[in-house]
Amino acid sequence: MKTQDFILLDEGYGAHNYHPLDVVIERGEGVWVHDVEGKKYLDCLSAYSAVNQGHCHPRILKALTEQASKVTLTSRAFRNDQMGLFLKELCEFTGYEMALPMNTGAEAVETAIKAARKWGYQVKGIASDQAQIIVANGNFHGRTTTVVSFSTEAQYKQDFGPFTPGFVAVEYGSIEALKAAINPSTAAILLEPIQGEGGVIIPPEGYLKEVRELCDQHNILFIADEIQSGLGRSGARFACDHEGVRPDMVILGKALSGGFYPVSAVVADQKVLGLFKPGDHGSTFAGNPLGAAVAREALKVLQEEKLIERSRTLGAYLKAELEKIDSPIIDFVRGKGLWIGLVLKEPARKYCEALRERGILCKETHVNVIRIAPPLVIEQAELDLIVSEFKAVLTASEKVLV
Ligand code: IF1
Repeated sequence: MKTQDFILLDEGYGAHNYHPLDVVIERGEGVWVHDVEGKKYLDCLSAYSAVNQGHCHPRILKALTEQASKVTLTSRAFRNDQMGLFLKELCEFTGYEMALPMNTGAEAVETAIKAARKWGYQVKGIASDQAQIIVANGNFHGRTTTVVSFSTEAQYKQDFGPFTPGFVAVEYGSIEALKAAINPSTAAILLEPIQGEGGVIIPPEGYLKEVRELCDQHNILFIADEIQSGLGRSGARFACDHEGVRPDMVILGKALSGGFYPVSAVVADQKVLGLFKPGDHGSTFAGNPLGAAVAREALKVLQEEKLIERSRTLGAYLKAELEKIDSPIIDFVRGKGLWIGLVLKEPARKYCEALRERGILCKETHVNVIRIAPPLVIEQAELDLIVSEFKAVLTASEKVLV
């Protein structure tokens, strides 16, 4: 079967809830993926930062296959020999006392929302069903109906109501806006420390530190959604680490499993996660031994291959090289670590399609921003290839573009 045959299958049988580039990937290894016609591409999206360790990392593959041949799912009605080891290693890596494992990022966000509300009622003393959580304009925290209830992106909400109450959205990066929204019913502030879907939007220097101070002053939980910004993507263990800020809860997913299996988690101290009692919360697959074994190895690879340091140093190199491109189409370059938002002065889709023709896979967001987020195992020579292809496409005359 050829590319077009697979596209017809996707379009014929699948709901059209995405508009993907027309590349049909058959195999992936490290930063490279290969389509069904044998053409290879450098992956600059990393499955939205779920394959920070690179496609099909051999160590994580080995952990997956070995565990899969033993036991994959016990349910939480019984115990297994992988979850506890995973949670211990996760708490040691993150510096928190407890963890609650889930599967997808959105489920972990929902878990954090439930934990914050429970803490608000049982510890802070907020009146029943009155807890409020402050979020940011331009946020992306997942696709469940509660989570899209506080999205500020019209399309993510359209015709999905009625919505879950108890959320207030304020300007991202503005401490004054946060102060104005705080009231005695505020249980938590939920933020991405760097907004991913918004197009790698970095808040003003010191903002996260001020959020931390505000939460301390008003007895409010600071919840950081590091599902995309965490695990080395921004050039630090977590994006909050750039300001030395320790949230009360950190939400993780995506690269927590190196892209092999959905594994997410909330980490926090006893004062928050200790409030959950048996039966309060859960999920069929949460904490399963297969996901736990995979996540254990994914965390080891992240640390032992020094992927966080690579992201920091190679990301600075990539940003500097992109900034040297003299193109009338580029507005500016922003980013941290191997996480770049290339802001164009016009819609970016046709440039992503031209780059695909040249063997570079990237995806536009918010019309005119191209995200560049390759796996953290990338080599400098491969970064040079990215830069040269972007330069070729963004300085070519109109006629060259597809
Ligand atoms: C899609 C982007 C979108 C996330 C943060 C929670 C979640 C995500 C910060 C939910 C997921 C994914 C979802 C996927 C495309 C991608 C994405 F931000 F990465 F670019 F949509 F905006 N918090 N982001 O980034 O995690 O439930 O997906 O495991 O929905 O199209 P999930």
